[in-house]
Amino acid sequence: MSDIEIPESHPRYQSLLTRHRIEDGVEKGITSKQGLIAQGRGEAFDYLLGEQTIPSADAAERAAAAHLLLADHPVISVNGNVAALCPAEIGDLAEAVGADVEVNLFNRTEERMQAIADHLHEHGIEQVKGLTADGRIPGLDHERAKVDADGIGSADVVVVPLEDGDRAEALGEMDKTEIVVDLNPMSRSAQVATVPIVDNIMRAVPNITAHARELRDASREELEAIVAEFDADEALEAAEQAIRSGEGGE
Ligand code: PTJ
Repeated sequence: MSDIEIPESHPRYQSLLTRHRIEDGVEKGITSKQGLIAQGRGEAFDYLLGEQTIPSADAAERAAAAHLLLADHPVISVNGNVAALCPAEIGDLAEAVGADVEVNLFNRTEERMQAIADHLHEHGIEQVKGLTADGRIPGLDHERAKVDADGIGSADVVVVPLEDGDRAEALGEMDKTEIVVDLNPMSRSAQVATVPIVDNIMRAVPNITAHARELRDASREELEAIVAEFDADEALEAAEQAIRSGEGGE
């Protein structure tokens, strides 16, 4: 992996590491070429946020952890960008909250589905859903609608990082609690989310896991209070303000 070529002392180490992971992902047939464009778009927002987890994003990550711990059947959806960027971290989160991991692609091909499932296995995720594709998200065209009936199809809480707006909307209409990770607070995905997390996936996933570990012994009432306290509109507003100020602060 090309990670080791970047000196950790470089001021933009994290950003360069992310680019290398996406490049590797494309070379391995995991990430789509469109994934490179999506990454560029995300980077622009991250730059304006100061490449840091702003307080409203941290609160969203805590609320996400509480939702996942309260869920009957949580599922983490993984696409070509997420698989390339943070496969081991997705495994850690799945373990911390007892979630299933499902590969779910915007540009679905059987080759890429298999390559991503293999990549996740190599990073310690034993059970990977998404290949059965015996369920459907209503309101979407054939390929984009495919899910596993015993995965996203029957989940009550879904984590959908870097999701396309149409699918985020359609999942929301299925009455699922949707946790979206997206650096653009104005994207349709972030706007329709129950919990929009405006943060880089590389920081967001480990931070949700850290919150989940800390909340492991919390009572149902405590978790429900964290969920109730979180206000999605306020979080989006705070992120937009941080971006507009260009100072990465609130
Ligand atoms: O692997 P596939 O086929 O499922 O395709 C995945 C992509 C990402 C190509 C597809 O879902 C897509 O085209 O997404 P969009 O519509 O470009 O949306 C991606 C969103 O994720 C944008 O709003 C970006 O700002 C945001 N984003 C990009 N990189 C990151 C990010 N958000 C958080 N962390 C990132 N590293």
